[in-house]
Amino acid sequence: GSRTAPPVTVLGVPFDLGADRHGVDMGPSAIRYGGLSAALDAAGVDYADAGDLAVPTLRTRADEATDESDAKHLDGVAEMTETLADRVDRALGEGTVPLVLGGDHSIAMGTMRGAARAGPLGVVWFDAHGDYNTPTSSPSGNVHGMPLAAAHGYGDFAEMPWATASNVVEENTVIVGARSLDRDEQAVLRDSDMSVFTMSDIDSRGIGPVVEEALDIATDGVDGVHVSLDLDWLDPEDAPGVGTPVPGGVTYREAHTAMERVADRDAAESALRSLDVVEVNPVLDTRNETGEKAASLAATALGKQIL
Ligand code: B3U
Ligand code: MN
Ligand code: MN
Repeated sequence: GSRTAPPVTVLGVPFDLGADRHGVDMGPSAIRYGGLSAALDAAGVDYADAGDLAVPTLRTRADEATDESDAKHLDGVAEMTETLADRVDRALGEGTVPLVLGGDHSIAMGTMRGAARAGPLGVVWFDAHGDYNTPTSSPSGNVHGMPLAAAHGYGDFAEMPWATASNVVEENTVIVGARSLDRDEQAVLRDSDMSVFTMSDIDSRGIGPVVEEALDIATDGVDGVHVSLDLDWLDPEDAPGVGTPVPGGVTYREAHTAMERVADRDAAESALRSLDVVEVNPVLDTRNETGEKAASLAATALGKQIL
């Protein structure tokens, strides 16, 4: 189908405090340098690049004491979340779909918080990880392993209203391709109203049917969906430039099929409210391969079918 949806606002968020590792702050540059504008043009997407947001990074915060919490750099995450939520809100108010380039996955807290202001929101989370830790349960203290729990106001996040996106509906939240879940995450996800499709679901049913069902669940009864694409969803063979690679991921081709289904659903139902593409770390990459793939996948999700 062809996309009749609104134009796209590209927002770069060069943020790395959620991953506590240098390099992912250069993700927006790597994705742009990897051919984002050409890919969007080729896909027939009407877009404007609004540049990068001013957010704190390890370079500006490295020698400052972090807060007392078990989660690292929560003050910096809060500042980023507020800035990004307001900017996403503005992009939506201008009648555009925000394409948010990370940065580590904690930036999704800002995207979801902004996008959820426009009304109840479903979420499809393409990721090797569940990103459902809390400051108490996290094995690493890194907030990029927590953004979904934060959006839902789960656990410790119930006391952090700045972190939550109260219109994100748990029943409409779907994780696709998870293959590295911490023990507490497994228990929480099993008992929750969220849906989780594992790699084994993808292997046995095929990527197309799994993504179709994920979109059915995410869009049921709400009028918009946020799609979050963590590049570590892909197999490290295909996407080596990520901070926490996990073997056994989807191929680049399967990822494209998934993004095509997102685009088709959007063409049919105007389903897509916002998209983020995260965790590209050019310092760890091979000749910007992961940046190029991120650019291409984003354009596919937002674009028109070629035939
Ligand atoms: N679950 C682990 C690892 C992790 C989560 N997200 C990423 N890595 N990118 C954690 O630290 O929470
Ligand atoms: Mn993630
Ligand atoms: Mn991940």
